[in-house]
Amino acid sequence: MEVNIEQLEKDFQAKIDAGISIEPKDWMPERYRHQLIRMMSQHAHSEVVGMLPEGNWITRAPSLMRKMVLLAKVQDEAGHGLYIYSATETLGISRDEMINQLLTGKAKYSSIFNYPTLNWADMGAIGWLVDGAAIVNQTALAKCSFGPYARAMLRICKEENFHQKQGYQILANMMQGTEAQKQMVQDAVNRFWWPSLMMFGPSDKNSPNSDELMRWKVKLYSNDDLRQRFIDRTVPQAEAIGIKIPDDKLKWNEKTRHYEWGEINWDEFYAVIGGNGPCNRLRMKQRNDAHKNGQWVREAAIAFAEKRKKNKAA
Ligand code: BYC
Repeated sequence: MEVNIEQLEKDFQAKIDAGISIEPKDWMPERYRHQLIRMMSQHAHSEVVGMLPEGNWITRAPSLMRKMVLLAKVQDEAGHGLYIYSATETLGISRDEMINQLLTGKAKYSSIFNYPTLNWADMGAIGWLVDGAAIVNQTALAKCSFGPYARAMLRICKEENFHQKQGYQILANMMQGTEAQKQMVQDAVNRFWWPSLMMFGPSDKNSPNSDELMRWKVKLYSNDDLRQRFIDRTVPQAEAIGIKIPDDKLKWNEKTRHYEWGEINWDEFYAVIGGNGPCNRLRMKQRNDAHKNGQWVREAAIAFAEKRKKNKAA
């Protein structure tokens, strides 16, 4: 029987429009599969590379309690990476292939992780702003059309909430401390505010993937809409603890009930996603070193699994 691709595509779109989840064994356009692999693998890589800036502070956390919390958070990020790699594998790409794309620089990961973490308040700023931005993005993804991605997001969002709160608490405590501590907080927010806004991607008019992804309900909101949502919910949190958002143009618009804000430095954004941010080379080296150093663990795990299989068969 001849396959009518046009009809399959129509049925596929009708399913999406009716809000029915697409599952791995369902028919899907190759382009849908390709877009999801691109976006989900980038997301998984971001979780994994995202451990590096915070991992830098585990040995220097100011107390045992802070160290335990940070360790738990960084471990959560590893778990998120693994869930999303697993969900992406259901689309027919192997984890090895995805990891190879990351290590050879073919795949992207979030621009935010190419910035350095210079003081302890950076751990607060990352939790509050970076995880805060991730929650806004991922709460939407939890309702996306691809079942395994949406389901992975549900649990991840719960954990991100804890991450965001622990970051905000670090900053709120420091804002009640000494003048030097307050300055550290402001310095961290000055450095992380704009890069956090860049996490949502280019402006809608310059986002080549958005139209397609929105038609397929992989993205339910545009990059600019999510960015605005993040700003609207974050500015009052800053004000509540005395942090100044580093944007002279920021002001509340009573009519639109949204904040107006300044212009993102898009040259910086494109430099960072093009591999030329402050830490791109360092992050790639750290990831490649970690992969090389973990080779013996992977080999041992495979040998163990094979031996068990043999023993069971005997
Ligand atoms: N960074 O057409 P567009 C976390 C690329 S980690 C780098 O708008 P799209 C955490 C984009 O890929 C969670 N690249 O793309 C972990 C595309 O290039 P390609 C991070 C970016 O896909 C540890 C090009 O620019 N969250 O929470 O429609 C500690 C054109 O863009 C970025 C996710 O990964 C960027 N910021 O939309 C703490 C969310 N922005 O691929 C926290 C999942 C754009 O065509 N991803 N590009 O070469 C998404 O929601 C979407 O993929 C994006 C981009 C909004 C990022």
